Amino acid sequence: MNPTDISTEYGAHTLSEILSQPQCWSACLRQLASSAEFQAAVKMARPGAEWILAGCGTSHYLAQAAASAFNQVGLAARAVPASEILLYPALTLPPGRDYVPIMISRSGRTSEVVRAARLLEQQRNLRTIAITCADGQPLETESSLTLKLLDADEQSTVMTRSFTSMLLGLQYLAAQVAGAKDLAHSLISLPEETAPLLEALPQRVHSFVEARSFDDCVFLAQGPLFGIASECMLKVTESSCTYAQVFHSLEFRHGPRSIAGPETLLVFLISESSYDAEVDLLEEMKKLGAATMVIANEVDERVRKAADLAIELSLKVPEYARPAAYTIAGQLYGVYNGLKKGLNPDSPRNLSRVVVLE
Ligand code: F1P
Repeated sequence: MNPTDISTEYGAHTLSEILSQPQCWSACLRQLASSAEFQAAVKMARPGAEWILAGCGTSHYLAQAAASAFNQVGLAARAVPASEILLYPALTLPPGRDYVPIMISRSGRTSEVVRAARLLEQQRNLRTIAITCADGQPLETESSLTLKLLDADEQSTVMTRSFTSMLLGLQYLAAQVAGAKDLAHSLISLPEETAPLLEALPQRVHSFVEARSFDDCVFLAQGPLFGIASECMLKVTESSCTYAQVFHSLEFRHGPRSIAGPETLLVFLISESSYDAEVDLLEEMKKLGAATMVIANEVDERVRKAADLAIELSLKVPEYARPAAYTIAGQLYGVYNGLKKGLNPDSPRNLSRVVVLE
């Protein structure tokens, strides 16, 4: 099989959507930045207010990754699953403080997200921003303002380019609110810097999947990459019906290491600031006989020796503009692993594109 052959039926949509990401990011950022809604969203910032990012599933992990981008530019922000707002509103958003909620949903129809937006608007009197890839859906009706990235929607059940595109959109919002011009410029150059990566990466991940078999898979990351590792965990679970977990990298020593061995693939998403500490862990786990994959911007000799597969992103943009690019290898691993198991990653078992509750 040619790993980028998108004419094969199984996984064809997911694969073409993964590969379209750099072009999709450029189109989405261009449209978003020039929209009146985006300028209005920037103006929703209030001194002392905490940004609350809420979603379900992939959109929840997107909230985690985006909250970290807000924090990095000095804005108070927190990610919560939309269900927490509904079930524990006072615990999640203690009264007496000010919040700017951002509700995230590709479909704009997920019940928890729509209901949480209604609760925040009607019971807490908070103006909410929605971000979505669909037009005219219930979330738009419930929110004060909607950012639409219509080009990022997918045909596949699972979210790939919608995740990374909405993430870039929210990072761009954080950069504009905080006046972080360097971050804004870096986000604009990310698509062009990521495109060359997609030439060889699919083949490398595909060959690795074909050559090796694992019972399960663990994603490890810290700081700005933890939300990305969480999304990779969900992607592998969804696309390949494989049991996957996520931990903060250094947490892995505190118990989970008991599963390290040749049957469990450990995927390290290593960022620049925590490089040495994470490579120490990688070497330790290799000595225990673990199977290892590393995704890092640059890898040195230590990583090359200890990683069964080392993926180097080689991006020039600074650390905090890179997270979206780290997602791609995890997405590809999920698809190829699913195909190897004879599954169709475009429409995984027991899943629908959106969860609408009665
Ligand atoms: C969120 C989501 C997806 C997931 C699933 C159901 O959808 O949880 O992440 O893959 O199939 O829906 P949305 O609110 O972003 O549309």
